[in-house]
Amino acid sequence: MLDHGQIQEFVERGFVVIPQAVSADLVSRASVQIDDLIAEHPPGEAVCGPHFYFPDSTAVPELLALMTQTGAWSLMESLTGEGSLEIPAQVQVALNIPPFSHRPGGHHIDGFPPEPDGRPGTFTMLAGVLMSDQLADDAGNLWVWPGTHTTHAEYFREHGPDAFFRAGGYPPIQLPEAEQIRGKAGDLVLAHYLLGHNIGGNTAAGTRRAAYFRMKCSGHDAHWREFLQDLWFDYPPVRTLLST
Ligand SMILES: O=C(O)CCC(=O)C(=O)O
Ligand SMILES: [Fe+2]
Repeated sequence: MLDHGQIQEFVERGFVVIPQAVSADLVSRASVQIDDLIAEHPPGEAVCGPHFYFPDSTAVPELLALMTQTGAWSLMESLTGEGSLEIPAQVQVALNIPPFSHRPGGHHIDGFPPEPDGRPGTFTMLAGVLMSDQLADDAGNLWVWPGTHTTHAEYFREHGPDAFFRAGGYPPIQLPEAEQIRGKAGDLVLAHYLLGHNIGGNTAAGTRRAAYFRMKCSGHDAHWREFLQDLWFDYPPVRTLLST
């Protein structure tokens, strides 16, 4: 379970970092699976910056175990309700290879271009496990714009959920100062789908590694329009908290 302060942080800022949610043993087993993905399809010598793999989760059981064999699942379901989440079909292994002296000009939300059936690729919550230490800024860290989950929902209420297609992943909202997520291998980042975020630069010595899971509550797809306008649609425990 997330504690009250952690839930409050997620509600207000749109994300929370849970230190050491994954044991060193599970991190090291999943890291071997990342090593294998890299060995099968190595990034070219000249590749710097983001480099992603999107294996089916059934093909990478040690990576899926980061969600299913740890406290992560019940931490997430303390926000969405017990028994609410589906096993994600895919995992994203996100490398950020130095030197990459990039500073994002702004944010994005995921899900554009739409899926083959025309539905935007919305989901309930991004779960990220840091697979390498990112103790300082500009080490390939994920950038986030705190509070923009709320601003995005306001935007979609004002312009309608189909404005998603025109925005192309970049709804034109006012942005606060960005923050870079810092932490150690084994830390868990939970972020609301509507939180603006982006890929950062990496001027540190080593490649940044993270494993991302795009978590959905069952029934999410049919309700994407409501969800874009009502940010706690998939989060009954948060609705209860906010109504008391
Ligand atoms: O690499 C990262 O940390 C972020 C990646 C991302 O935002 C994405 O692939 O949508
Ligand atoms: Fe993203």
